Amino acid sequence: MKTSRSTKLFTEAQQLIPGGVNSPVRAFRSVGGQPRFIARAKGSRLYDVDRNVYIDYVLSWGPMILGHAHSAVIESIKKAAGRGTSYGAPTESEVSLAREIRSAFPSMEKIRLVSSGTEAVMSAIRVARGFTKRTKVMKFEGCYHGHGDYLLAKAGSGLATLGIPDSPGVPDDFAKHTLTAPYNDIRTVQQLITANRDQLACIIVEPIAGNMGVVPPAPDFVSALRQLTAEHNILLIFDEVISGFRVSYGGAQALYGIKPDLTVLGKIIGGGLPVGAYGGRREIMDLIAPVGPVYQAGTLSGNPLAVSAGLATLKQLRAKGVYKQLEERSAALAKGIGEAAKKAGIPVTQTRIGSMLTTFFTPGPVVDWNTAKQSDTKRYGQFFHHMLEQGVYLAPSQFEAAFLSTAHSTQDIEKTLRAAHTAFKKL
Ligand code: KE4
Repeated sequence: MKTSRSTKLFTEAQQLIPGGVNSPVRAFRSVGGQPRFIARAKGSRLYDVDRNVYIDYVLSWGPMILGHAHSAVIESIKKAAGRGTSYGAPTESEVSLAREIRSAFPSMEKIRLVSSGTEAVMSAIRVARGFTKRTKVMKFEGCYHGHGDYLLAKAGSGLATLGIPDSPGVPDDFAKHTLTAPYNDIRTVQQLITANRDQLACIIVEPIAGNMGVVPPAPDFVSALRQLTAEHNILLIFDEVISGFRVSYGGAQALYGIKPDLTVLGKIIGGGLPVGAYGGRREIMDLIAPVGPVYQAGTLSGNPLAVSAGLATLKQLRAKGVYKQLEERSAALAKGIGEAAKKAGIPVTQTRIGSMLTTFFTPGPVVDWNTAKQSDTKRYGQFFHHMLEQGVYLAPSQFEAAFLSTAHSTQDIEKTLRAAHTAFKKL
């Protein structure tokens, strides 16, 4: 496969941009090799600057659930752009998007639009602390909630010890307020709540973990979290930046019938343009300025182009049979990959909820970060490149989700499975 233009661009990019990329995972560091510079995309396909074509299972890390350059989305952006790109004043489309989100996520009684998932998470945690007048936050190992200081923290040595920074630049003072528990481990959650009685403002969780690869919640994990947080007046925050409108039109909370106090959204609601959102119980959200004293603001929050792309995307997702098709094609892909691995004698553990899925290169089971990180990342890297060479673009990291879109055809799935058979045999 010819990659000279990507190589040339990457060499120059690294002189100008840290790692040559504007987000670390794009640099292929965990799979080796050099990233492909993309020229354009359409439907399920990416086209790189060397004219190579790929079936895309990254889909911009989730947003492109309709596939790339969907005509209705592009049309909505073009129309919005012709009316100006940003006003710094309220618009009807922001009201429409907030209304549509609330109808899909009834727990989000009031919603604030921002420009990224990170910004939405930071704001949700701030209002949770403002509402409860408590400082500590609990998260789960392997879950990612953006790059806000408080969330770049990891468990200290012992269970009860305070969080420690997970990145230089994060002060100990910030990290110490963040407690961490293993995903799916409700006993540790209980112990941490007891050890930090009346000090926890919130527990933030990906109700379906997507950032260690896809790790589904254990039966009753989410409902137990809801019960424990309610009992101890701790706010439960669902980070549905990935799962929102992905696993169902109402996200994981609709799938599991659980009502969090706050929800964070992103990705799909912007249709590929920068949008994040947080929202929840009215009495919590009315603490947000200008109604209440908890400050949060943003020059481009609710940007007309991004909101139009989001509205156009959600409209398409309301069409009959969309999630059924995503489910069927994702199930077929997962089944075929499992069969190909088995035939080649490669031990893998597959996880999937709807159209977000992962093939872990480990016999498994995979239930949390400790078990996910047993995966053979070297072998995943080899598999990734064997697939890339055959025109299939998987996530350049074992610890990310693969996604399908409504544009992925049965022919795409068949081509992908043929490539998987070849790739597994080469391992
Ligand atoms: P952004 O700030 O990247 O828009 O959203 C942060 C975020 C928050 N919550 C969850 C559950 C997320 O998955 C993310 C971002 N996801 C990563 C990949 N899984 C984005 C890819 C990247 O960082 O380049």
